[in-house]
Amino acid sequence: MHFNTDTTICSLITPPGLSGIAMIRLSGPDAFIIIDKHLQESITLKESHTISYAVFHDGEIPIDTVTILKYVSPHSYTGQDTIEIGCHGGNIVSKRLIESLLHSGATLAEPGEFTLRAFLNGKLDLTQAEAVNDIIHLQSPAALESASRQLIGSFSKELSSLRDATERLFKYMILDFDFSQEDIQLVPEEQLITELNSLSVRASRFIESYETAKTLRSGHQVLLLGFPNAGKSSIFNAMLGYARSIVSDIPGTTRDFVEGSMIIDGINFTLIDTAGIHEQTSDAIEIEGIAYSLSLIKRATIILIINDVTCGEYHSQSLIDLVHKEHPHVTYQLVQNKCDLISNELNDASLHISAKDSNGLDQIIAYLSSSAKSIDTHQAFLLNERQAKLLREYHASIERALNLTKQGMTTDVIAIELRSALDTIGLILGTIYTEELLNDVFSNFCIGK
Ligand SMILES: Nc1nc2c(ncn2[C@@H]2O[C@H](COP(=O)(O)OP(=O)(O)OP(=O)(O)O)[C@@H](O)[C@H]2O)c(=O)[nH]1
Ligand SMILES: [Mg+2]
Repeated sequence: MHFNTDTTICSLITPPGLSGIAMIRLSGPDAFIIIDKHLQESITLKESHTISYAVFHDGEIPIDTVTILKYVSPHSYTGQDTIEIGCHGGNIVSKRLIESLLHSGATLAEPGEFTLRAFLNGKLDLTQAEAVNDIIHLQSPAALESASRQLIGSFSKELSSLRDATERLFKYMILDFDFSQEDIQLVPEEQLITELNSLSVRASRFIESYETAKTLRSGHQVLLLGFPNAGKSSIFNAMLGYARSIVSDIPGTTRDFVEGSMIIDGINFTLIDTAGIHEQTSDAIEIEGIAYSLSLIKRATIILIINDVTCGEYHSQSLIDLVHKEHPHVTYQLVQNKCDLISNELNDASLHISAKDSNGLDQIIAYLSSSAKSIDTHQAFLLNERQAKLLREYHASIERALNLTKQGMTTDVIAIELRSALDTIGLILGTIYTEELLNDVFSNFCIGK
């Protein structure tokens, strides 16, 4: 990754391939000088945010008719002088234009380099830069709202407010220590405990929203769990609409887990068909499959417990107990399958279906949709792993400060913890950074962003 912003970089900013239009961005101190070498009329005197129609030349040779968008520093995405060229799509034109620009002094932008410059020039903080990448890579339409909130700076605003509150307390601790010889206590212990508690709660709320963020990013993980032969694979196939998993009347048919994706009401669901859970097997592969099914319980956001109703309505109670034990907070639903084989009406609150006849699948779909919507995504920030890890460190520092206060330690010791809490927020926002951190963040970006 280049941290030098003195060069003028360029790259294609739309996907390669056949399209009506392709866009090329040229950004850096020499952007206008370089583009002028390819136009018959100079762009230099044009105002910022104007668009011109021109013929792009390579020497004497006309290459394409283009539109030229001009942005004068600092009013551009990167904060530097920038030109965006709209040329015709396809693989040849844009390539030729870029080669010409490189020949005239531009260098090829690395992945994420435009956004890195925007960050280094103070146009975006680090959480906003990360949100740019999130928006591009979104898998789930439901996550767009959260990513956009982050991009326009709502997350940064909340974090900055947490930082300001921490900083105020930190400054009091330092002052308090300065006055300690004179026996003046600026912040009474009780008030300090209240304020630290409030910081701890605020950080916990952020950390909790990481779980929602994970679901928003990758969609819901729906685990189909049940005893062998309950009809998990049959339901799985019927939901996906094709025979993805093997179905047979031999118990223990599914030995590994099988995944398939579907979108319901704009939300991504990954269905996971698992090996039937039972204890009476000596087959090593089956035992491993069962152990894996159990480990998947912790990863699931929704669990469908599939019961073969011909074995009795309450046949799967021990599985429900197990799910409760392994994952007390997970959303789960009992599904009575093979209802085509019973004559009596069931009056319980479970879903009653027949995978064989595809009867009742609409109930499962409605259940999944309403469970997903019950998760409050409106307030959630699309936290990533890096941000969540730093927020956990922040929280740990505040908790240590709280314990030290309760132990009656002097304010200089408490201030050390508050200092490190402040540093973690600085690392999230990017007010403190290292080249390694920026490399980690921006190396995930695509070319042209
Ligand atoms: N009558 C009837 N049979 C069903 C229904 N669902 C599944 N079956 C049958 O039950 C047997 C087991 O179905 P699977 O879908 O393989 O069951 P499973 O839970 O995946 O089984 P394992 O992978 O062995 O754990 C097959 O013979 C299916 O045809 C249903 O709704 N009605
Ligand atoms: Mg199966």
